[in-house]
Amino acid sequence: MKLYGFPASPNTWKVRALASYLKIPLEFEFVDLLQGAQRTPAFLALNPTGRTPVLADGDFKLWESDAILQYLASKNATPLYPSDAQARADITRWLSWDLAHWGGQACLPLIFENLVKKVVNIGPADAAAVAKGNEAFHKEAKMLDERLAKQKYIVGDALTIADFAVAAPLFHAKGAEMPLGPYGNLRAWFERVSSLPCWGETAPQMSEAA
Ligand SMILES: N[C@@H](CCC(=O)N[C@@H](CS)C(=O)NCC(=O)O)C(=O)O
Repeated sequence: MKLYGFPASPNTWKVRALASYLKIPLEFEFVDLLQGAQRTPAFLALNPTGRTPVLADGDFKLWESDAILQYLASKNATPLYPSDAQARADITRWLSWDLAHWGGQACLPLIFENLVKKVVNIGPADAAAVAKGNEAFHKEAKMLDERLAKQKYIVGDALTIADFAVAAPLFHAKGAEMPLGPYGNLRAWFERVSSLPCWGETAPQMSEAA
């Protein structure tokens, strides 16, 4: 299988980390988002939305990182994605929340405004967008922190693919100025998840870091 991606993006990194954890070999092709490689006809043929990552498994092309996590974890039985219908629905619930709220409204806007804009040199952070991102971050982080006071991982007491999805943007917490300070249980959980060797094995090289 081959993954097209941008290594410093949380969406690419979590897929590579999961593949590494599951010992699934993934050929990797760098898509240089900074040079507009995502808008070339060749890339748009893989993903008409012009975004990374994209997984190619023979003729099957899959985009949307959380869908890729589910696909990789479905290849072979793994406790990270149990086959029981309710356990899967529970994981899907947290992946949906990640996409809509945690990533979509809280972490990714802060990564873009506070980190990407600086690195790519495309002007200052938009104060209103940062304020909105901070507000969303506090709302979701508070809920997660209370949950993680009672259990070890996002879904329960066992690691699942939801932990990969929810943890990934936090690797940029410092650069993106995410207000993690008040949330000790969330920080302790992130320590647990981020210390899995698969993240280090797939970490972006400095030259590629956002
Ligand atoms: N919901 C998508 C988001 C993908 C996404 O926005 N990828 C970014 C990198 S983090 C990208 O490729 N952006 C290029 C662009 O929008 O031009 C996923 O989870 O895969």
